[in-house]
Amino acid sequence: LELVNDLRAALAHGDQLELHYQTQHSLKDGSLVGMEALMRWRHPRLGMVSPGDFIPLAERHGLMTPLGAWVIEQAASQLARWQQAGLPRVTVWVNISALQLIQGDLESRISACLARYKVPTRLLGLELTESVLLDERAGDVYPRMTSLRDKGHQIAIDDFGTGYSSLSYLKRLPVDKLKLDRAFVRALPDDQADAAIVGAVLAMAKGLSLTVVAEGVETPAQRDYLRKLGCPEVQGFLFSRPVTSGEVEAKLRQEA
Ligand code: G
Ligand code: G
Ligand code: MN
Ligand code: NA
Repeated sequence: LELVNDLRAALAHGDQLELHYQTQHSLKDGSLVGMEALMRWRHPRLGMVSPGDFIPLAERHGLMTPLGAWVIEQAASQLARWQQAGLPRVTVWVNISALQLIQGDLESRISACLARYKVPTRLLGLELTESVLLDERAGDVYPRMTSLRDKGHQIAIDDFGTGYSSLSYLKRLPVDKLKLDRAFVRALPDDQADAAIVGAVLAMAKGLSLTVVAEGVETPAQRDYLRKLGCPEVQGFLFSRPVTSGEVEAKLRQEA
């Protein structure tokens, strides 16, 4: 309970929360094509608290909507600064939780924020996990996603392949991209079953005109194998860990 109060205070002051960025690269030429924004909380006594720990806490105590709003505000203001600096325009992908999609008016909050910073909608990508799509509280996920995509957002399914969901939703849902979960990448290229699954996902995505980013790429062997299979994009420690806005900005300058 003390931790919830600390989180509330952190949200009110804003100074303990940071947004870090992990780059995404094309496998054609290695160029930087996007980045995922990941929340970090520097607790004054506990040190770094993982979003895996504080996001469930935020959800239980009604703090997910303000926390999600903070992320969107940060990402939009960062995009605006990079835009003003004349840096290459790459999509920043934010993670959207089930509660965020259901509660509040996510779409109008986002569009008001982007309009304030004069950032094109296309540059704020939204990552939704399969479990969000399956969350029974999110009965009206489909119209909300359609509306967000019609506005111009790109939408990705995060942790793809781990959510026990039926594949039939892919035909129905307005989605641009699959983020292949790192569980399938870890044992590449040696594991025959994982290689078969990754190959099948890539073929299916191609048939459905969806792009794919493979997550958790840590070794040159994994990268080379994914390239051989025709995977368009990769994200992982081999390319970059999640880093501060200053560090990722240096990478953007190298691309310019
Ligand atoms: O970066 P890290 O491995 O610590 O992230 C742990 C988990 O927290 C990941 O599943 C990631 O998607 C999630 N996460 C990180 N930032 C955000 C965020 O801003 N919003 C939501 N909903 N989840 C996030
Ligand atoms: O659930 P989601 O895909 O949003 O989680 C993103 C998290 O995955 C990031 O917080 C990051 O710390 C972690 N991650 C990113 N790249 C790698 C990687 O190459 N290896 C491992 N083990 N974790 C990674
Ligand atoms: Mn993600
Ligand atoms: Na993921």
